Amino acid sequence: MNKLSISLIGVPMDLGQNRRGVDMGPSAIRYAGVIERLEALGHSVKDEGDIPISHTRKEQSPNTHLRNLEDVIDGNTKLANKVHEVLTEGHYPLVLGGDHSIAIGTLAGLADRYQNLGVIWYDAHADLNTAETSPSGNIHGMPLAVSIGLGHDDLVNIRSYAPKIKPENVVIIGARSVDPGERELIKEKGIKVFSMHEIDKLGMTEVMNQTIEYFAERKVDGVHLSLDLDGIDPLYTPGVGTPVPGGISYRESHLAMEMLYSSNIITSAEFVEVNPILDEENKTADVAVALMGSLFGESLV
Ligand code: NNH
Ligand code: MN
Ligand code: MN
Ligand code: MN
Repeated sequence: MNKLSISLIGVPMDLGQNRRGVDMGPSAIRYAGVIERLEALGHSVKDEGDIPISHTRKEQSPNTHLRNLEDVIDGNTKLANKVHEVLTEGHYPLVLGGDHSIAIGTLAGLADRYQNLGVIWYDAHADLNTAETSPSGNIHGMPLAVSIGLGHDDLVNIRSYAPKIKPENVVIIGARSVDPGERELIKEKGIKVFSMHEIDKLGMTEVMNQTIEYFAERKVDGVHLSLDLDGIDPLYTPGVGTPVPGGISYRESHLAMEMLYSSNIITSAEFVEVNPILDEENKTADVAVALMGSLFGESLV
């Protein structure tokens, strides 16, 4: 594949959920050697630094069931503008989280540059909650809903347009913890899901072939990979806030990334939910960087 000009954007966001430490994810991933790993593959990497996240500490939107709403909007607006800027300069955005609420900003920055963007949501969860269906009030459980236009107006309208993506352009891979309201939405919107059941039954090769084929049929003009490290089994990635057993294996995940590399369809990516405080010796950041290696062209022989 061609050598890329990658812009690395850190987002030390921990306000989309209630466990501290995930704001240190970007540092942990840099420490695990992301820049060296990608440069060794011939890509050029520019570290854009971290998006400043404000913690105003005052009670925010008390009647909304949306934890830290104002600060999450603020951080995501800054991220969206940064993603848009690096795209305009012709760079490949690689976003490091931070909790998954940052996908709201990433997609807001991406989607006005694409007419028909596809999204792979690699996650144990569907992240399709709204304030009405959320069991937690945590915005990291809502970014996919927000991006298809459902949720609080100020989240949905970051960069002043909505929706960011079409539900039929989304493929969820690895789901195994889906809330009742999310199930309804998946049915109602016809969102494509390869849950752990399908991964077990079909195997990862077939899941990825079908995913790649699905985007070709949809005639997408780009595909964003939003990879939540909790999609992988907590055996391999224990440093996440909401681990769910029975996840995608280490090798299945590499295979998925290798197939995405070969398909040449991915045009931006983000790796989220790495929490070094909950981790064992930076294991989860190491897996994130290893998977980036496969996604960006490492081969086994
Ligand atoms: N579905 C739950 C919620 O809305 C958990 C979401 N947690 C995640 N999502 N880590 O990827 O709160
Ligand atoms: Mn530049
Ligand atoms: Mn998620
Ligand atoms: Mn998750």
